[in-house]
Amino acid sequence: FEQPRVIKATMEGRVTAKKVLEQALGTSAGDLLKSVRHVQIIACGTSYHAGMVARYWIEDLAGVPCSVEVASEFRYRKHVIQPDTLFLCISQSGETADTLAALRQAKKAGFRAALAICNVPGSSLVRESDLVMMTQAGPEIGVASTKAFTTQLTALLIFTLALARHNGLSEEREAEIVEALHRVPGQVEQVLALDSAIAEMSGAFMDKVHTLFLGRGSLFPVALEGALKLKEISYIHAEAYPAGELKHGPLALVDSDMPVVTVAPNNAMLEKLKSNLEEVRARGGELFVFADSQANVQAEEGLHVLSLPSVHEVTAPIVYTVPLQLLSYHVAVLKGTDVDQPRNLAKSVTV
Ligand code: F1P
Repeated sequence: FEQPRVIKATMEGRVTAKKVLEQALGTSAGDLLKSVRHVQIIACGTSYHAGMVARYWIEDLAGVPCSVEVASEFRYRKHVIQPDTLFLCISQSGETADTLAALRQAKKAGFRAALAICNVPGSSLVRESDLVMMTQAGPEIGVASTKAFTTQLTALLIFTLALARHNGLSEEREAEIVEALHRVPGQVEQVLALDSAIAEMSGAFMDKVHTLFLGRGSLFPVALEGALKLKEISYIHAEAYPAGELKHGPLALVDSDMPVVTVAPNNAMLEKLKSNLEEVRARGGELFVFADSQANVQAEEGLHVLSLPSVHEVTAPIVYTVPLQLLSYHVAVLKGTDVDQPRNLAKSVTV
């Protein structure tokens, strides 16, 4: 529920160069961003999902190739890192062992600069990076990241706009996206007002053992994040798939015991998503859809629709994450699990 405020606070923050750029990197921030030819994102867990969303933004708006990898795997591959790579680590705590190990390993392989998106000032990640963007989420009490994720997305979109400005994004398009970003705190407020409707929906998950989350494009990582939240705090097995992959395997799992959750903002992929929903319905799967109020997704037997505000395509991943967080929360409360301290998990994985 703090998300509207902390997203706004993150928007008001600035990219802070830890050292004077000219001294540390021999260039100005603008020249640095202009010279970046590749972005390598590294993170774990929820932060990794934020990086996956950012990849869509960076490639679409800045036209700069972007790779994203979980830190726990990155550290076990041999890397050929181009010198004009911006190495971007995302971490709420700034102390995740695998993320720090990947940064240290990449430093040896050489890159242009290291940027950290982090929530804890003075953390190891902040100290070891050249540039830092702080998320202003404040301390997270729960182990499962929630406001850390949406503030990471906010910071990543601001970073993308800075990179895109130096790589050909038009002023009009930039202004349009900035305006859309300023509408996000109000839109998240509107989603939070759906709390009791989402609580009601959560009853249908109580006796379920498996769930499927579907998303397309930049909403696929949002589906992954929704599934992770449900796993982490309610212990229900949840898998996320890109909606187009449904017929390449997971459709075999769909029956009336397998609820399928999806987010459907009004974007170019909506019609394809609707046909995926029909595939699920035809197999007796019960659907829970968080849809744009203008997307014209109609509720019917076995198809539950919750209307969300109309959002800009670029900022949709931020706003559409919140109902999935609320759904997991209410399922966990109903099941009586410890929402703040799930079994077997630690807030910061430092070993
Ligand atoms: C990464 C992370 C969190 C998750 C849990 C364990 O942490 O996977 O996303 O919620 O707390 O660690 P961080 O690098 O973002 O601090």
